[in-house]
Amino acid sequence: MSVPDQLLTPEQRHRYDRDGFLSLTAWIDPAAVLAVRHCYDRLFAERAGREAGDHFDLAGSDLDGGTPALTQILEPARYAPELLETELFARCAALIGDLLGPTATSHLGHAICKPPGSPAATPWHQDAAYWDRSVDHPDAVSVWIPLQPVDTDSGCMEFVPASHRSRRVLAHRPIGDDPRVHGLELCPELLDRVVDPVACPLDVGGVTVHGGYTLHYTGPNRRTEPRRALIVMSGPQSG
Ligand SMILES: O=C(O)CCC(=O)C(=O)O
Repeated sequence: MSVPDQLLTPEQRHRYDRDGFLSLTAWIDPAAVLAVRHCYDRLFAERAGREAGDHFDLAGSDLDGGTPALTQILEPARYAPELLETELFARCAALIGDLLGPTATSHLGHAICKPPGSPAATPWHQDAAYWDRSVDHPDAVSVWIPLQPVDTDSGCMEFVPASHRSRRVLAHRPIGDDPRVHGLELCPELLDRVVDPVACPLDVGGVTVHGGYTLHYTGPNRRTEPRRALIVMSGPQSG
């Protein structure tokens, strides 16, 4: 499988630097995206990573027996290494290399599933709020790949343009201010930073790209199909 070294046009690169995100339509062969869906669904059905602490409800208290609203599997390739051999991963890793330079590394950071009818938003946040502040973090890039069409009714990505520019981590707290919850949200008094958000609906084959300081959000899934997404991130695998 071969992917070109330069994937973004100068204009797309300029927009990424200016806005802190990109929405790329028809960017991966839809067949290459649909090819990973069976594996993705199997991981969620098997609750892969549950015992290792890699599988949890990002938006709830995550008690066994409860109904998860926003299930996440960290490092899904630990449980399905074949995901790293896919065209989808190769193309996303090449995109990260294009943005960060040829020495950049990539990993399949997480898989997030919003079940049908899930009321849970992924609240406004910066990925940098999750980083260990004692370590120096170079620029980070995430490529978000939906495994079915997405729009605002199913929880597509939404971004605040130019919110990355200060390169500051804003104050966050656990979602709902519940210390049992893994996920983070921007503190309510900072929600005035959410100015002119841009929703990015996509068909299969589209992806969004964002940086670690860019404010982003996804809404509830009001549809009858799960909202599946895989996220390829720059940097080494965690843990
Ligand atoms: O898929 C989602 O709901 C949120 C994804 C996200 O926040 C991210 O990839 O940084």
